[in-house]
Amino acid sequence: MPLDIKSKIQGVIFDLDGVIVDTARFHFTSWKTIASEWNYQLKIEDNERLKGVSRMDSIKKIAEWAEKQVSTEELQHAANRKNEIYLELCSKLTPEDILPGIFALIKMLKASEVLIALGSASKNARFVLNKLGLLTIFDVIVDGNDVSKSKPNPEVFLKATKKMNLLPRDCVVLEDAPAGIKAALSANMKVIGLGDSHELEKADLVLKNAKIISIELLNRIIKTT
Ligand code: B16
Ligand code: MG
Repeated sequence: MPLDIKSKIQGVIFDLDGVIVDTARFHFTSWKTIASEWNYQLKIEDNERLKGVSRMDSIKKIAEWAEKQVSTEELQHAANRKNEIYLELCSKLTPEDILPGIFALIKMLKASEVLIALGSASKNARFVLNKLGLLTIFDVIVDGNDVSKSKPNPEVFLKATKKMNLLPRDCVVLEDAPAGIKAALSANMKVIGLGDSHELEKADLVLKNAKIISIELLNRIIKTT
């Protein structure tokens, strides 16, 4: 592969749910409650398709799967109730829930003066980061409150690079969801998928977790064209 020897990692953008903390199980439990009220048994595969997708887009999908005709007000109401259940579950999170390798990676990036950003679809990102003791560690936070288009649209990652004053090509995204990988690639960024290699096959590299991510690995990834 052609190499640009000058490139060096400048910034890393972390997705939240599924990368920093496993909140997918909380999303699943709370969406399941709403779906069952519409006589739809939400399956684990359905939940996979909701990863990285905004709350309103998720509720619309569930209504579609349940073949339920609902007004915008009802959708909003159901989304609000889902969020109450979700926040109750998240309120129990502690720093021990940070996923393997993430805290060490953050510390290593900080020590190497690589900027770190959060790029999440969640409107609860600050609440969750606070529970994990990570609220003040990021140089930049872009979450569901800052964007108008949800992943797979690249807006969240482009905003994060802009806020860091960096170019997309000098940053790497860490993502756990196909929608997020698509978003990173359309932002012209390199992306490491964390999770299942089959599901995340479009990523530049797929790893089980963040434990083996090093500055050298990140530099190698941004140098590939
Ligand atoms: P909220 P991420 C995403 O977060 C989740 O993966 C997705 O399941 C959720 O619906 C979305 O945030 C919105 O979350 O309801 O908390 O605003 O993976 O982009 O960090
Ligand atoms: Mg995610």
